[in-house]
Amino acid sequence: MMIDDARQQLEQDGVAFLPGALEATHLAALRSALAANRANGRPLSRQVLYTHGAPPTDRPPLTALMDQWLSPHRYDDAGSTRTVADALRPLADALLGEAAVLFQDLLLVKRQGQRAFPWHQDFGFWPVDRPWGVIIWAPLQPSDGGNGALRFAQGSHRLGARPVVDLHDGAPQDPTARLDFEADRWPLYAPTYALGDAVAFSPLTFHASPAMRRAGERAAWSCVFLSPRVRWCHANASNHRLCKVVPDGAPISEVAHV
Ligand SMILES: O=C(O)CCC(=O)C(=O)O
Repeated sequence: MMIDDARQQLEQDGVAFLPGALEATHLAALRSALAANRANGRPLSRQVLYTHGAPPTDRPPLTALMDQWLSPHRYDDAGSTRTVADALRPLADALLGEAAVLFQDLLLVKRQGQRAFPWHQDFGFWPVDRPWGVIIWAPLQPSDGGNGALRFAQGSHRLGARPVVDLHDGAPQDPTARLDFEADRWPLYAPTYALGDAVAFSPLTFHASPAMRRAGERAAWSCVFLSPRVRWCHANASNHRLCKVVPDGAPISEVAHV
């Protein structure tokens, strides 16, 4: 697909398929970063980000859902994903129409026995003031609904920012908030991804991934690029680890993560 078509589709549907966006060398680099982080015992994210409060004590660890490494682009060894994030920057620039700022990335492994990832938007998990940006998600092996491929509620970005959900149960983290999102009211966009395919989506597009129904694991990498007009806003996700180091209210920039 030509980049202008992808950009238009992203605007219209909140999601655009990017066939062959990652080269074989990118996939190999991501696989080897994942292997290095495992071999080095690099810690996984322990829990879902509860954006404004302490994790409820009755919740299992994040590994009930996924094995996740947060922002491996910041590592300075074989576990780093930086070269791939840098390689995708021109794509992000083209999709955003401005100089994209790398905000964070994730290595995400789904294994049999882990639960489905519920419908959610990403924006509410970030300490930023507006949802201007793009997430690029790429599986590291061919993927579809049988091995937990990411799927989307097409057009749901038009709902605007909805309350942030508890990824263990899909309900708003704030018990007084109403999500007002019903997946079956939106066209389901559930792509089949060949090797190298990726998808770009809006920070406001509701997305989810089903549980693994095949043996083995599904690995994926996601990378978030934001508009340079976005500002840090601690109040949006005051428990995000970046709030310890970024000045509230300042324009975002790429920071050495804590
Ligand atoms: O990789 C997945 O299955 C889910 C990832 C996701 O939804 C996210 O990181 O926001």
